[in-house]
Amino acid sequence: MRFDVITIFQEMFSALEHSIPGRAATNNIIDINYWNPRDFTKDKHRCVDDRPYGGGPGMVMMAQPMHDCIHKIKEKNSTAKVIHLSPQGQLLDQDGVKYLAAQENLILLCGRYEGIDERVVEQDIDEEWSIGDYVLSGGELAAMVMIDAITRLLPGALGDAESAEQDSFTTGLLDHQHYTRPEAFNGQKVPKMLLSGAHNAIARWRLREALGRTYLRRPKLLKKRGLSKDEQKLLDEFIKEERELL
Ligand code: 58G
Repeated sequence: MRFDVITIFQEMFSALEHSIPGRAATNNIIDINYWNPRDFTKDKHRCVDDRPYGGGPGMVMMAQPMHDCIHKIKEKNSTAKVIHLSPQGQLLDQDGVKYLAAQENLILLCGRYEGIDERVVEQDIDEEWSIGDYVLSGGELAAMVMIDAITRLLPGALGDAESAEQDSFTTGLLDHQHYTRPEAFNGQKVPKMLLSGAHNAIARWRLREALGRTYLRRPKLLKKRGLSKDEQKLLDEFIKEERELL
């Protein structure tokens, strides 16, 4: 999969070298190319921002350098989807990540300052996405989050042990708890079930914990997903035990 990232802060993306996208790039699973809108300016100071019409604080990213940059990228790959990372975008969830991972080529536009000129959004942007309901000082961190979440779904990017199939959200549930050595830590023991070696019983215990945690922490996720008869039974068990602890 090819990413074309439009940013005035390419250096920030060196953080990706330390995670899955870094390894995936080494293995040619993804290819990230960077474009600086400053290289598409026409004035001697290479200005990419200007004051907002109507007044107010901050600066706005100018339409022309962004527009020319996007069109330069599209010359080579006219089918690429142009994505703007913005708090106004559609909220990214695991279903959204799956949808984006099915694309061959994404152009990720990272804004700075107060945002980009709306005419670029209207003329050149195919989709706007948000990684959550908060404001960042630039689209770069949002683009990195998106690249990371997409890359780990691509064939060959994860080891077998870390199969994306088992992820919470892919199952529609929050993850169950995890433990490693030692068996006792600060007086707390690992749940006995996990030491039993009974694989089926362990799988059911984990499913029950995942259902229980999702019920307690993110009930709307459970509503969206629905439960099988058997899962409902496991959840009832969890709730009953929870009550008995009170
Ligand atoms: C308001 C504020 C509108 C993505 C800033 C546009 C980008 C959050 C997200 C902006 C972002 C997110 C300028 C800086 C976009 C521009 C960028 N903040 N939640 N900030 O995905």
